[in-house]
Amino acid sequence: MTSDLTNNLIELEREKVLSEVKERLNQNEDPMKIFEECKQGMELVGEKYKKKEYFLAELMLSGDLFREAMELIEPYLGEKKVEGDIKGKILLATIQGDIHDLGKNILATLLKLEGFKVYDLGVDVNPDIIVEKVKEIQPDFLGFSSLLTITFDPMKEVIDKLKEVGLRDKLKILVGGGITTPLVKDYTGADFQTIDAMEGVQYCLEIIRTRIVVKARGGI
Ligand code: B12
Repeated sequence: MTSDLTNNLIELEREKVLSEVKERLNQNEDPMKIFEECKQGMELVGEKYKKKEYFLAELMLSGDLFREAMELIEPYLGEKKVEGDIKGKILLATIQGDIHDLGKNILATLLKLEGFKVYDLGVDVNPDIIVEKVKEIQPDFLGFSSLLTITFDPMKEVIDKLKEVGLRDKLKILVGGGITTPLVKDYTGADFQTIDAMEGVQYCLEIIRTRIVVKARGGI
């Protein structure tokens, strides 16, 4: 069953969505629960688009509405960690051909809250630029946000190029976004796949923790 918030988002009832989000935040409800209901609304908007009940205009309106709701929710997610507390560096991008960025932006926020330094290259990013940025920044993680099937090949291209220049094993690569599956991870050669930003953050934290333990035991 879908909540009123989810239904109002599907129906693009801007005022109702924003006032319910504000009200529930004021009542100290878990912001992640409110976020999940909004996200479910977006998935169902996508279903309607697929069935041709909705068109591009509705996709755009839902995207704007979701962004507005997230702007209200974000300040409630927690305190940003201070610079000195950086756990690791992560480079994020939505690759060439794809301009979806709502999920990527949420992931970026959650990572910052956990103390990661986030380098967000934005959307529609050329594969060669990503390879160059990996060389320059030397991140611990590279995260691709993918919402279109046409992104699978360019993501694989980046990973193949990283192998060619000997950088592939120096970082962990994550793929995420509504249309990704474990098969996408295997096809592209990434290390981890999810459709849940929190799971991605947990994965990064786990890798950093393991590294700390290995170092403490005298490993690399
Ligand atoms: C909103 C939306 C748009 C908006 C995007 C606005 C924006 N600024 O992002 C606009 C209107 C621009 C748009 C355009 C198009 N869209 Co669109 N869109 C959607 C919709 C409805 C919601 C996507 C969304 O933001 N969801 C909410 C976020 C929060 O979810 P999320 O991205 O999955 O992110 C979560 C997780 O996956 C995870 N995550 C995301 N990225 C990452 C990365 C990492 C590393 C990790 C760890 C986690 C992670 O974190 C988030 C929180 O948990 C989807 C439907 C759907 N089911 O996804 C279609 C959908 C993605 N769009 C689709 C299509 C076809 C298009 C267009 C081609 C339509 C057209 N004819 O022009 C264009 C493409 C434009 C382009 N070149 O990119 C299709 C894609 C089909 C496919 N298989 O390729 C979908 C699936 C709709 C459908 N069912 O057909 N779209």
